[in-house]
Amino acid sequence: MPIAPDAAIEITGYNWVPPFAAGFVRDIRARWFCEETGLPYRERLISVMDKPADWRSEQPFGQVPVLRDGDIHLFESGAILLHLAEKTGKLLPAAGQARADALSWLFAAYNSVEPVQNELAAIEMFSAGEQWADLRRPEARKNLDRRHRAVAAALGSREWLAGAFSIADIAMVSVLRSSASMETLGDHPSLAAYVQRGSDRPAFRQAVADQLAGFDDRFAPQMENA
Ligand SMILES: N[C@@H](CCC(=O)N[C@@H](CS)C(=O)NCC(=O)O)C(=O)O
Repeated sequence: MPIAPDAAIEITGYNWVPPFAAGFVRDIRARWFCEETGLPYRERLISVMDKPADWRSEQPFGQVPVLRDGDIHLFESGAILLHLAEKTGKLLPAAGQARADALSWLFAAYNSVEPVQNELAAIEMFSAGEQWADLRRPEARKNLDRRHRAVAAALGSREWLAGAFSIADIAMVSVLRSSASMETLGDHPSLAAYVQRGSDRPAFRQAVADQLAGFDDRFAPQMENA
């Protein structure tokens, strides 16, 4: 069971998030790695509404996840995945083209897919009904579809992006889950199946369950006059 209160590795997440974000907070990516590899970690759960006063000294953008590994401290979930893979020698091929492929797809998830997806998410989730959002939506959908098509073409009929299951798949499946939840994978059944394959892994399910178990409604913002 990777969650262990005395583990050397500490992953910071939240103690509550709004329902739309539950199961999607990016500490899932680090938890998923630990579950896949049996690497023990302890949780540090902070408030999303009321972060520690010096939080930006740990995460310059005031976000999660943050990872502590003994004396080492990292932010950015992609850097965290890379650190954990290098530390354990797992989920990242050691050398050669296989390693290059996994690194390329790791960065592609963060750099070439997630930002394009985030634009549509901003439209659909945070600005729905606003005029600028209605005007921008078709182009944002088209841009994301192009990225999906490219990933689907590269994946072809393979199970995972870079040979064996790797940190590239943790990153890409985590990103594409949000595409799936926005119902934008309809034209790409192979990508929908890829997301399903990743989401069916016991380690992923455990990571989600553990994130959800950490949420406590007592930490939700209190509504005035409630
Ligand atoms: N690029 C960062 C993004 C981190 C991020 O967006 N964190 C979100 C949760 S998934 C967050 O903390 N949002 C709350 C906030 O910005 O205050 C990473 O991959 O670690």
